Amino acid sequence: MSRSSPPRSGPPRYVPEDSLKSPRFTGPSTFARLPFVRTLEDVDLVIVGVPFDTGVTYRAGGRFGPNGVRAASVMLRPYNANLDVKPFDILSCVDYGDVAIVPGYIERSYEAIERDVAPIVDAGVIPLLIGGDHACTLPHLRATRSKGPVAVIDFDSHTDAWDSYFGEKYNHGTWMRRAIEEGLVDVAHSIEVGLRGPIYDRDDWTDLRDELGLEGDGVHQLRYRRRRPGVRARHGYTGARRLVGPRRAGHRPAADGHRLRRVRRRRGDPGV
Ligand SMILES: [Mn+2]
Repeated sequence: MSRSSPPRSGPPRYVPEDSLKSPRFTGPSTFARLPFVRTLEDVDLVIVGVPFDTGVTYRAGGRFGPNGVRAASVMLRPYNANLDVKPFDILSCVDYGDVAIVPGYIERSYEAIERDVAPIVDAGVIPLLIGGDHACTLPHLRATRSKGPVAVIDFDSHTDAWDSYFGEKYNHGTWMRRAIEEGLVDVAHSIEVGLRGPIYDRDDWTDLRDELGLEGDGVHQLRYRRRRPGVRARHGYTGARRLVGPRRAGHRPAADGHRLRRVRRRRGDPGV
């Protein structure tokens, strides 16, 4: 992503607290114990909390997600052994705090999210949003208009490309359709991984080919292909699905997914 300001040089200015020097339970919970600073100066990446759950059609409560993630993230350690990288040696990162969303009001919350995130994108700083329910993806994508359309990788049981719920156009089941309609998504380079479970009608997925230009394979189709040697799934979808199969998405349980235990066993995780 190109920056509108000159690239930051030298070691990162903003880094996490060192948990070998101060215990993890000290101080306010910020993401990965990063400084809570609302600035874009000398910053490569900002963590933005989006305590929004007005878009769900079933289980609310995601408004407590950002602070839940922050509390859990104090256990992060600075070195990733799988990737052999110390990200905070490379990137200057801050916890930017939360968007002041408007509980109960989707469109006003969308405006607040876009208003906070667009200047981050425009400054060439990477915004990493923590929800919140994923209906907040639409204003996040709206905030990327100056760079877009962008590729989207969505891990979900559902396409979220339905047209409306209860006669309303904005919620967690429609954000992808709205984003495509608004020209925010580079559809040719985007993928939704893990689609499964019951849907409303037999045309729910196939209609997307005609209406939005989306091609797709459900998990049941991939299972069928796997049973027939020589028949391969398209675009590597099978491999991704094997690794990503928790049975919950969007605050709702989804039948037909892989149990996390089975996924871990396939990956050779000894912790199961
Ligand atoms: Mn979803």
